[in-house]
Amino acid sequence: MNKLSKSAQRVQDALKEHGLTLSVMELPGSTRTALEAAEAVGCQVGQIVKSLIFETQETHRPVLIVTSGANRVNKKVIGEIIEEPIKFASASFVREETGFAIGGVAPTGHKKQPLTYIDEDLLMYGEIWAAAGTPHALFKLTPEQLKQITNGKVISVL
Ligand code: 5CA
Repeated sequence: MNKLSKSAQRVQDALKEHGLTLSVMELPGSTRTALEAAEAVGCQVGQIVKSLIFETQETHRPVLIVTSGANRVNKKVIGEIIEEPIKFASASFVREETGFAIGGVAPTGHKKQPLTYIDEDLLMYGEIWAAAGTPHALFKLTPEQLKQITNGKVISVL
């Protein structure tokens, strides 16, 4: 097997640290968007795990919302749960807090542990696919494994 890029290897190592034998795959085509990722592995867009980074507006904490590729996160709903409004993070905030660039943010292996929430809609699938550090890397997992590696709280994001 080919050597993984540095960011993809970081995700592979994080999965191993969680005791999982899941394999990060680096694909020739782009997996930068949920649609491209779904096409690359031949699954429904809803089975793609988007790892979105938000920032709390007052305390500037990172918030990771792990959501189905079919859904758009309602920021107001999340803000009410956290009891502080949130905004979409800038590209530099994403890089600084996670160590990943936008388009490759994985649900695990972040530089700092963010506040984490999981979209309940992901739980209806038998298998799902998440980004693994780069816009060409993915790994397949189950919703149970997603809960394990993120330690996130399951919520409705809509
Ligand atoms: N690799 C794919 C599939 S897993 C992926 O990472 N998709 S994603 O949806 O999780 O990441 C892309 C997301 O980054 C977009 O949905 C968008 O919310 C966010 N994004 C894109 N451009 C910017 C930007 N300039 N600033 C902040 N966020 C951005």
